[in-house]
Amino acid sequence: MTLYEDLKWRGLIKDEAGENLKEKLNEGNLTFYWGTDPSADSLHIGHLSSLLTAKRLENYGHKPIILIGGSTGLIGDPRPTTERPMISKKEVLNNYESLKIQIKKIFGYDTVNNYDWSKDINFIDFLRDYGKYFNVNYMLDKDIIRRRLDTGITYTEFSYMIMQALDFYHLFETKNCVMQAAGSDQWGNITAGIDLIRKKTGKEAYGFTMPLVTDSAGNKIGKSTGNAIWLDSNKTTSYELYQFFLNSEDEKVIDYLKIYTFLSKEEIEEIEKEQLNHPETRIAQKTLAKQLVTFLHGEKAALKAIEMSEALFSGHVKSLTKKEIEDIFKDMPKFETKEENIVDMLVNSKIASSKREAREFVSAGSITINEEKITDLDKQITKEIAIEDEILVVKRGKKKYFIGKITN
Ligand code: 383
Repeated sequence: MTLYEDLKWRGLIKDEAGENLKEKLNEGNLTFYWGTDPSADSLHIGHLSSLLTAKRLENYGHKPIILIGGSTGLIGDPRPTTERPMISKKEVLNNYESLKIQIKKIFGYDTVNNYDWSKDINFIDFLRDYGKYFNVNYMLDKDIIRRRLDTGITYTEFSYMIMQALDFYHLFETKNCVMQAAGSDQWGNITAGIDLIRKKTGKEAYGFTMPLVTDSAGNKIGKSTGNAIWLDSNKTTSYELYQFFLNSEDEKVIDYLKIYTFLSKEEIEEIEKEQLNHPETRIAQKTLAKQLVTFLHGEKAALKAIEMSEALFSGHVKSLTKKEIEDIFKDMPKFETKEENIVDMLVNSKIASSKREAREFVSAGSITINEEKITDLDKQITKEIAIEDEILVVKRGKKKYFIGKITN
């Protein structure tokens, strides 16, 4: 397969700009760039598909430039809805440093910083050398700007497009960078750069966008769960990352394998077949989750995440450490208890709403503590049955977990 065919097959090309982009991509040997703003101290999975695409292009023989927007991060790319809150310069710098380290660590890329070439452009030169090439009517016609006209947009955010176009022009002139790739929300900014290059040099540049990755309801991936899925393992643990992808929807998981792994077409089709014949094995989800955690956090972390996931699934918790239990059950309800009778403990911890309900649970055999089914209404819950003398993993019914700590 050619690169273009592979990208198309993976669903990684949405909009294309520039004559014969397909041939250019298939020839190899283009210098291209992708950029991100330091608006947080870690990238999240929304950024991942672009960076993996950069790797795919690199593997084919193209040369990536990865840009961190030290200057654009101070301005803020307009969102379609409302103005961004301005981030302090200190925070942008701090985020910049974190992203630089992270991109090097995970992807092996050195980065460039647009602050280096834009910080010294004075306002008058900016208006003369760049502003003059931008017709306001053209800017107003860009999708994101148009969508902001009702609610309003400040001059600061309105100018963002020119800054990003200036970057493309700068990299074109200084590094022979002829292409920009990004998520589809960047289409307006990419074409602004291509137009600027054409007007200032008469030469052609290229670009393409990737569709934003969504779930089956059309929500951006990672956004529906409320908390972002970060690439930094201190912010999203390997276990959480593994679980997130393990829970991918059946309708979407094959798409995700194409976008997020380097498995070949043949390998993915094989998995797809297996998934259709034996959906209960969740082979696609397991492969996806393992591949991703391995790529982002390393193999050891991936194996640990798998072990922890299996513990949650099977209820085998006794061999785990306190720390591992805290990670696995991070989002489950917690309670503290003293050594006491099972019925009192269930009520005090709100696992049961009344003594009567607590007795019903126990009699029906619905309560398990650290793998031991409790059916005796007089059972004393003591440190002897706790993990590391402290932790109680209480299971009510088939799935509901509560994590208790014996405090006395
Ligand atoms: C700044 C200066 C450039 C080129 C790009 C930029 C950043 C760009 C932007 N990107 C997003 C970000 O920083 O705002 N203006 O969070 C996101 N990207 C990637 C991808 C995406 C985009 O970093 O679509 C999702 O992740 O392009 O929203 O000279």
